[in-house]
Amino acid sequence: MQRSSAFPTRSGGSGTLLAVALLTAGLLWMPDPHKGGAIAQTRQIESEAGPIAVETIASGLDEPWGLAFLPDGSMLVTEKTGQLRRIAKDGTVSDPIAGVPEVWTQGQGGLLGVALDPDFKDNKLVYLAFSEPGEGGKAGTAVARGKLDGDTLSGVEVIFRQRPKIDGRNHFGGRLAFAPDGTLFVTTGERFQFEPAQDLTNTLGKVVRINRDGSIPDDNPFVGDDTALPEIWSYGHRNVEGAAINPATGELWTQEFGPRGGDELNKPQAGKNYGWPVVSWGDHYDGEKIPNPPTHPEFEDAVRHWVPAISASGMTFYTGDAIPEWDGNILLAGLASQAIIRLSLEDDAVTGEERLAMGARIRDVAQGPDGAIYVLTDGAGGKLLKLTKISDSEG
Ligand SMILES: [Ca+2]
Repeated sequence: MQRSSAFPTRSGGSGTLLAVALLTAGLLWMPDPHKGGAIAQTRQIESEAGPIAVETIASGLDEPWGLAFLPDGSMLVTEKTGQLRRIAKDGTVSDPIAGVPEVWTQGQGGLLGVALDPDFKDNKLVYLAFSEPGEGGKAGTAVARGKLDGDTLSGVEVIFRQRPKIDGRNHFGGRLAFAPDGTLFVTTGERFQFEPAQDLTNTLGKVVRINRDGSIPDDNPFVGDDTALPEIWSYGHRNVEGAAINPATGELWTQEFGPRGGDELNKPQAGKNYGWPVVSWGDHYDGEKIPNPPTHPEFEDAVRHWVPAISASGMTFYTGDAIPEWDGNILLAGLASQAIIRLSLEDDAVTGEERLAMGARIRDVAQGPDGAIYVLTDGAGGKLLKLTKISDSEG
């Protein structure tokens, strides 16, 4: 293969063997075209579409959580510990962007999802989901927006607050997805409190739908119902850390952490109940059994579920041309599974699944304007990785 020129120490057959050995071990280093001759670490993974190059664009991120592309191809990345940073196309990581609200950073709480306004080119508005501190150490999921002016967010206002704020370090949800009509879906979690997910007088364990200024869309399912909060879109959710709009249909899809086993892919519809904690494909961590969804047909079942859990966070629908075989597929960012989970679809049904072993917990996945796939690895020392198919002419 042509890339064997990267190995100065061998020629002929032994060089090819060395290249194959290093590729197999995932240790190949290739020149990085973005860095003017500098060397970036690139390795190769195998997939049903052929070999995929995985390039490290940036590293040393502090618990990166969410990723959004700016029109110029640079990226906004949230760090759960409270910083919003811009990563240039060449991998340069900025200092923290000023103006980010105070964030409650314990357990699963912190600075979470990030999204650009659908009219960002004109209004420069950036939306951040985060855990907002309350009185007495309580916290709740919130959404703020502000205008990105250089490396400062200005005019920052909170447009959604989960209610009520409560104690506890877990299940904040925190993904944002703009629908084609310009409304904003916000995913939450039930803060590890179980039953509140069934109670329509709070926004724990709900998917919420708001207008861009935080007002309530007139056509939300519970508008005019005195027994329910009008911002609720769907309920009976546990901890929804993945959300994306299917570009083929304009509908919201979400990814939800189940208990022990039972992670779910859902297609939340207006006013529908997704069953938690009454039903689940998993069991409680103490071993207590939970009835399976088919025992309660009044609830909406998941499109797909996983036992054992894949433990996925971010998700996207892929429509790029860097890996054309994956057009229209769902990509899930797998934490415990340390994989990108790829799902092929036909008429909203999952027709196939492939797990791309990444060797690291994956927190978010997004498609770049170049059509490539970008993922964030989880935890301290997090990385931004770029995936592209290695074409036949290269391989
Ligand atoms: Ca469910």
